[in-house]
Amino acid sequence: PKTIYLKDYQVPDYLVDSTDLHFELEPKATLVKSQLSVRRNHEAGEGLPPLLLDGVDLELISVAVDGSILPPASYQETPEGLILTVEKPEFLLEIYNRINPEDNTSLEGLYLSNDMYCTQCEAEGFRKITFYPDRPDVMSKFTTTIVSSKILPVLLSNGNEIDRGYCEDGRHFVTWEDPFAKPAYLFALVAGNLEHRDDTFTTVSGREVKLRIYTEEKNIGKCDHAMRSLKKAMRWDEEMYGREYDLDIFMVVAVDHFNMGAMENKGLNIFNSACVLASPETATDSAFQRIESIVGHEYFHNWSGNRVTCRDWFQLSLKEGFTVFRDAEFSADLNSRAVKRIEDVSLLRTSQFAEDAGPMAHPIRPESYMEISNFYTLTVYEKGAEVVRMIHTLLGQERFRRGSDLYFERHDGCAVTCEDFIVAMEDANQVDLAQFRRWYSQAGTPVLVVSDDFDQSKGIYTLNIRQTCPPTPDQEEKLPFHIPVKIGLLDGNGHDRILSDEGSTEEILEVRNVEQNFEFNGIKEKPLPSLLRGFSAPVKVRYSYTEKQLIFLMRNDSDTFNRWDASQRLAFMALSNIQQDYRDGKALQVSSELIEAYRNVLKSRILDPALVAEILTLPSEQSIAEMYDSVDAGAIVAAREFLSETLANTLAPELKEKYLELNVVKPYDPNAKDIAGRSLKNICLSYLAVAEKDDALDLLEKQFDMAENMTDSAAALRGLINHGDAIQAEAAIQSFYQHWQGDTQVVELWLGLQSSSSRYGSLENIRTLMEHPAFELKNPNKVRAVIGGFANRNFKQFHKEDGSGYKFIAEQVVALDKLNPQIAARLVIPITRWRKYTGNLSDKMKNALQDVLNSGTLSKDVFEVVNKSLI
Ligand code: B3K
Ligand code: ZN
Repeated sequence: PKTIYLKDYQVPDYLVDSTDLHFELEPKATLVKSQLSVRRNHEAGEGLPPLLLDGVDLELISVAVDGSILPPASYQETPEGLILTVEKPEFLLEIYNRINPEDNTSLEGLYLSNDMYCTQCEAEGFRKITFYPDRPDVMSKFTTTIVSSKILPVLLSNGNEIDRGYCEDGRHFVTWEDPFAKPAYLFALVAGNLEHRDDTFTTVSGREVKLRIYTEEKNIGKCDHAMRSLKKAMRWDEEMYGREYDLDIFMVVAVDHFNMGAMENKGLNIFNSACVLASPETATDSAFQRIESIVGHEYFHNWSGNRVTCRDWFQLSLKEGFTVFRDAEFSADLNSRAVKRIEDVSLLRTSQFAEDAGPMAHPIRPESYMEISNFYTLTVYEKGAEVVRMIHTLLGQERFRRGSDLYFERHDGCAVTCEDFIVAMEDANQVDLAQFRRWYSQAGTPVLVVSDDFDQSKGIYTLNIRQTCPPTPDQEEKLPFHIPVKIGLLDGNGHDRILSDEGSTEEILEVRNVEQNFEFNGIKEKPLPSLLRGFSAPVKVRYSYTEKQLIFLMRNDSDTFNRWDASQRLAFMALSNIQQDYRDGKALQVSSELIEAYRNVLKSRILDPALVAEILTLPSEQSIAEMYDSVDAGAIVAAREFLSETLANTLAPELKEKYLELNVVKPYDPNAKDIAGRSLKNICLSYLAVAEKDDALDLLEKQFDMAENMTDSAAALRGLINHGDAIQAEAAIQSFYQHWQGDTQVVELWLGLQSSSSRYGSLENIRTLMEHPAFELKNPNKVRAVIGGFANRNFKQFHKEDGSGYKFIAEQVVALDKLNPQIAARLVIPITRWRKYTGNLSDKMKNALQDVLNSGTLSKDVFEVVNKSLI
């Protein structure tokens, strides 16, 4: 497969002013007619070069120009598309082709999910529907007519419905018109036997918009939360960004077979069912929160992505980084800001830092790719959002808003670049972000080494910050970044010192050099620094805190995020020591200071229960592994188990007291306060189960039987799977399934709880699960639940000494690659990190990768990932 480079970008030779599509739906032979008004793009130069149309897996029937069928000599069909010689500056191109939605298991282009037709076109799926210049800088006005038998009553596409009726043969049709020019990746079509839930939203200028969520009939009762979230998102975008919705209708459709979370198609968002459907009985708190944020995310794309789109796919972070930043702020405003930040940073540290340190590391604006689907990454999304957040931090809310207003105004209706975004921020505020731009072009996670010095006689406290960034593929040397480091200085009583004449207690240090000193005057005693408050930059900070200092920060830091961060540093310190003792064959131990610190947190009446829950949650094995250049998987498992057992055993009385205090019956509501209560309660329950003392199992059984919401029910099931005796665990698994087998989302949760269980999710049980009628290799959610749960959330079983886990993943990747390359390429990632593991594991992982490479013809998707990790 060939590599595509950003530096080779050229403007399109031809533009398409309008696109008129006509579909006659048949499972195995859907007929597509497309009429394109094509025009030479004068910006591209002189002359009339051939017209290149992308097309993959299409059966071409005919091509006509201005009404006459083209002779075969005027066009050439290749595996990638069509090359046409027309030699007119403007013409009407008519193409007939056939496609086979039923056999399309890649879930890209037009496919069937259950009995419903749906599409996924981003990034390059439209070329699997018809021949087209499938690139985001070709924007066109679409009209779409869908013809089908009446078995499929609902026929949807983008924009507004402008016609409907019956054909002579008894079929029916609907025509949709989208008044906004858009790239083909935002095209969508849905046809099925669907019900809908309706609501309305009155925009700030008084227009009434119809809101409609479509699902299969059995799920119609699970739309309320998404609808409420949508209305909140619409209002929030008006208030925070001045962005109003622009069509008469906004539709959302839930689909069971979907490669990712959701898709922002203009006026017709398509959602993975798991990211839109919820009810208290069937969805956990985290599902409720996920839905709110994804509904927001896709809605926000209407401006950051659709009205202003990307020029090419290297610019993906332009829309994704910005939109993730927008959705994170939306969730923070609606729920607990600190908890949202903690969750996002945990994800970034665990998974994005690993990506930045691995073989696929790339800047948020990549410079090359083989398969663009492989670049829908945590780097482009989450680190991209952190980069936008840093701009927000450097400019402040008001000036950031000025920049975003200018960006939307200047580029409305255009396909633009990350550079255009930065320039808008600069122009609106007369600032210079020249050095800041390196965040877009350099990969890797910068490391800040911080040391300090206090000159008592002069009253000067100095922070010394040195920055480095490890080499990444194709980038040996890095230039220094421009990094906003938000700090506070704590005095001996734990109070923030005043740092400026205006009385502020925080300062944003702008680090620009490889090494820099920051001085603070008029200081009488040596303060304790609180560094990188709120995680003001996506970097690693090294400062040699003592255990005592960390406990002090945990108790006193006025920055909630940093209180949690201090607890994480403390846990990592303990986990490192335990690992060392484990390797040295010594008795394992945990300091009594650490235990007391946890006891204080647990007993605190002042701390927000949400924060208590976050502090009590030990770092996952995966995030512990991320801390080391050389990972000893066995030691990590042993250390984490020991720390968790020690805390559970010593704090059992307090844990039980807290559990009983929080275990109150009240109607379910997914608000931040109640969610916090449930999460703390369930953390306590899981520790009690670890301690396996007294009546922990009775408490689990009781909660399992009595739970009135899925959060509590799933927590109890997890506890029984991990800690009940074999009979109890099996009985709980079976009864849960009996009860919920008709509910796809709950069944997915049930699969995931088993596969991620370090005790129950042995490879043997994973294989058994894959034989279960609820499992389906063609359904990405099921694959993610079972195989992904094993590889990504079951560290102990996956990294078993014998390498069986790696071999299994290799085998599944090869099988899946034939069905769904995008999903296969995601699944292979856990074994691409072989360089980091110690001992035999490294070789075994590498061999498994090699097996994939040797298995025969691979998709571009899997080939790119595997090949780059073996180089
Ligand atoms: N833009 C889509 C992602 C499409 C991924 C295609 N492989 C969802 C989102 O980020 O909102
Ligand atoms: Zn997005």
